[in-house]
Amino acid sequence: MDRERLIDLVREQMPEQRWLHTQGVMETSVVLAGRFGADPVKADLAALLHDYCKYWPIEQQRKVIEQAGLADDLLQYDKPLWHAPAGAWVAEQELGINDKEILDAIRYHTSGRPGMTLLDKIVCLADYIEPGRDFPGVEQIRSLAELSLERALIAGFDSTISFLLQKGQKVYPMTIMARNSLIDELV
Ligand code: DGI
Ligand code: FE
Ligand code: FE
Ligand code: FE
Repeated sequence: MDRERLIDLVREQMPEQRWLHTQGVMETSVVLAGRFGADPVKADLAALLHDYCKYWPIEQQRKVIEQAGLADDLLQYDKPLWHAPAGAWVAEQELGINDKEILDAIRYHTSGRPGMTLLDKIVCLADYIEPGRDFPGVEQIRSLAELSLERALIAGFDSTISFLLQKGQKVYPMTIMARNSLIDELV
């Protein structure tokens, strides 16, 4: 499927505001790919598709995860985690994406994972810092992103984990493992 067709399909899945966010993640992913030496075409495509299922009815997201036999431990944790693996599955099965790096970057863009690839890191970080994002601490993450993908992403996960703790919510263990793994990568 060509890029223009994919863009039309993505836009049909979400309200205008989320499409603006998606375009921000695409731009930022391409900038980060240039800065840190990743393939900009893959970064663009993974970013385009990363929130494909974000506005799908939650039961439809659950069904994809259950039927596809995906890591269903995820279903014990917050629903905002579900659209990421659901999106990767739909990208593969319905949109004809077969590049594992792209599919993984979509799959892990919310939770992160231990041993994140360069592309995983770029899409996950771009999701935090695209120009439309405005949350306490985002400026500091943007500054860190000038120099270190890992330091910026750790700060991103710190902010998500603190937010979840403050609200008394559970934290998906893979997010903790992702953060630990990034700390091990620092020299
Ligand atoms: O889809 P987006 O809004 O662009 O961003 P995202 O895919 O990074 O989703 C982030 C949301 O997921 C954020 O509001 C926090 C929530 N969340 C809930 N539990 C967890 C979690 N995020 C992570 N990383 N880990 C969790 O355990
Ligand atoms: Fe997302
Ligand atoms: Fe994210
Ligand atoms: Fe997003």
